[in-house]
Amino acid sequence: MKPMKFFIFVIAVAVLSACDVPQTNTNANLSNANTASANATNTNASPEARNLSEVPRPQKVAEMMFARGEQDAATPALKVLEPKDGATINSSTVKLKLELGGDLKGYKPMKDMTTGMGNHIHVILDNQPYEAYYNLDQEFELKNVADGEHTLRFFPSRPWHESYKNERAFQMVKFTVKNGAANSNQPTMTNSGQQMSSASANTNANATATPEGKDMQASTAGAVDFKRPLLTYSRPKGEYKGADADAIMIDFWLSNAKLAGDGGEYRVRYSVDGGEAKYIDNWKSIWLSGWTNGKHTVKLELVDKGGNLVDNGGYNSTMREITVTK
Ligand SMILES: [Cu+2]
Repeated sequence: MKPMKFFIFVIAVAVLSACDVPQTNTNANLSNANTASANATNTNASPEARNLSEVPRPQKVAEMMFARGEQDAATPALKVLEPKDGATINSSTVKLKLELGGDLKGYKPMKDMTTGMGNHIHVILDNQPYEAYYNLDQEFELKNVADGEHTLRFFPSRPWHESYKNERAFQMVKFTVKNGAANSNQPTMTNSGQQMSSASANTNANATATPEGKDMQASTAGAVDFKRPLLTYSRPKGEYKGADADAIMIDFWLSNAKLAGDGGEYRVRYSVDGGEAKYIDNWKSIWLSGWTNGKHTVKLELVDKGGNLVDNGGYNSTMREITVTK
């Protein structure tokens, strides 16, 4: 019977390798075909936009997700204790206080000191790039906030910055700073030294001199209405280096709006470097690969089915600059 067993073993190995080899080839052919057709159809796009393609969640992220276990299916609920919605603050220093509840399944914001990563809350002042809030037991203050009306938006995020998109994860408050005597030549900072906004005296001409390509308009709330459809830009942001630049995630939060593919009437439009507009019709993060070294702009907009911008205080069309270093 020994030779028989050996024979079965050989067959098994042959079958396994047979499955393996053609699959790899097929994938390679498919991705070549995709690239080829993308290049053929997008002839008007910028070189960058033409080379970008949507890819699945990177293996490294998929592994991190798996390693988290049930935590990834948490439904964290945020509560803003301070500032209270509608508060008037007679100081340019604004203290933030958040409470995290909901079905957390082990989800806890905390920075791992060895990897520099961890669950965190995205904090957005007006429509500026977010800053990360890692430890809710530690104070988080905004310093040098200009007089006037402002918004703050908050939502929990995973270590790789993909946001939780369940109900009650997102919170937004409006507050007013009065007689705060902020220095208008200086940006708003956090108590840990992160820049939250441009200096309000900056003009668009200075835009590239500041980190992360912030819009560089004076940071104020505008006429944003919490009850109307609202797109909150989250990612990409800042610098992407090495393997982290292979696939870059677009992530956003949607309030009071359902995308067409989710049974609603809105679409999210994005374009890179001013190139061809593309659409996202399901509310989830997407990953784009094919980036070249250097600075790139990413524009994200909420539009209706006819492609018209759905304005909400200027927040539904946001452009950021990112830097790619491979
Ligand atoms: Cu993040």
